[in-house]
Amino acid sequence: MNTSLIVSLACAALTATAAQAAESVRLSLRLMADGLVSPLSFNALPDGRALVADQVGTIRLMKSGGGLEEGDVLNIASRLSKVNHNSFDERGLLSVALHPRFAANRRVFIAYTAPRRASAPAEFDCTLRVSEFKLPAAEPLRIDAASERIVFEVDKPYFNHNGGRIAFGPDGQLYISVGDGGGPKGCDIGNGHAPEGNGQNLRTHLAKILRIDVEGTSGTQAYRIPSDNPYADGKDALPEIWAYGVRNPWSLTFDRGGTRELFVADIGQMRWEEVNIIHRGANYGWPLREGYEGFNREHPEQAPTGLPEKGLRGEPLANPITTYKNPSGFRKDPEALGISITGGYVYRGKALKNLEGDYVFGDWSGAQGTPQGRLFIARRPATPSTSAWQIDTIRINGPGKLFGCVCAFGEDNDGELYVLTNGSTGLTPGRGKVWRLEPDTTP
Ligand SMILES: [Ca+2]
Repeated sequence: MNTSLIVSLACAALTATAAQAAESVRLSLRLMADGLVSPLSFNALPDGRALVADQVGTIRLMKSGGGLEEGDVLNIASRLSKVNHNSFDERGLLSVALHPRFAANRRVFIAYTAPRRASAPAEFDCTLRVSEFKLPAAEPLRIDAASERIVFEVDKPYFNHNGGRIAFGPDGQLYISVGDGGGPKGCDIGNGHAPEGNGQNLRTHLAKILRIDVEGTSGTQAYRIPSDNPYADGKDALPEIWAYGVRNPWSLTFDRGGTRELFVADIGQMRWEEVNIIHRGANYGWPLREGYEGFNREHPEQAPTGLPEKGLRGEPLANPITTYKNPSGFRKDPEALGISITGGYVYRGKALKNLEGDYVFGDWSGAQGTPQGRLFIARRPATPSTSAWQIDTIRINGPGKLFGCVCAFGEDNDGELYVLTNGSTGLTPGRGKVWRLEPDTTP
């Protein structure tokens, strides 16, 4: 690995007006690990090393100074659903969360797509699963695959729109993002989709942010329902639901500072990519809305004619905190920044001082079929309740030239951020890398 490889990047405001000229930031990326396929998750261990989960079913161990240790910490490739190797897929090992008291109890939670379970409809594709494993402290670190305990499952009608991001909140509860079920037409339409869309149907776990309690279980109970979940009694909705109306929530991260808010990036259909701060019980609009707009389910590329204000139960629809345009719906629009948002983290580290409190994220590939991901910063506004977060574009050696698809982000124990990339739009061996965001050191 070439640890001296530093890619300079400069940040420039793309959409700023003269009145709101953005601060210019120069950053660099340091290559920390390579030889992966499609790294989707980065979890810092207490000793500074990090678990790096690869979509194809492996977890590797990154040394604190960079480079991967030999061997797999875990290999569950044989427990995954079908995954298309050497081509595009959204299935596989999707994310990892360490228990809040991991240092003491060594509990690790992993989300992945498993083969369709027996109780799932025959035409469904796979089952999204969250399982618990144990990571013994003995070296070399190896997760005991036999320690798997299945915690939660939801059946998926199609291979895509899995969500499958998991994280523990500051409240100790486990949060799970689940996509709308996917399908060839998108638009929350097809087999396994409710007529009103899974996003607006509270009897499915699809298209939701879920919250479960993994403590104090007994017997065959896999998890408990937190008593303060909005539908904890299960009468009007599934009790695991924390928030709803999301399409393909591809990130779920808590701000380690501030008021510990939950940020979820939601991949749009054809017009808008969005970032949300998730509130208890809120309806984020899908498929009634996309971004701040309404949504035309028959012609998703077209500007909708109406803007629904309320959900089916008369509840208000929650706005995202910021959006950007997708060129599929805004052809040749210079403000169309990308096609598929990859959520990141609120920056609370020390190395990049002028990013404090801002949300760092990216776009998977920038344009269809090209591994040209992009990085962005959403600037926290002075009055977040009334104004959108302004998006600045981070440029790396010129527009459009980057290091591959931006698959995911990671955060270490100091709050420094990592970018996980794939040099291919498919699952091509050897193209996956881990980079650290650093201050720019070039003159
Ligand atoms: Ca939304």
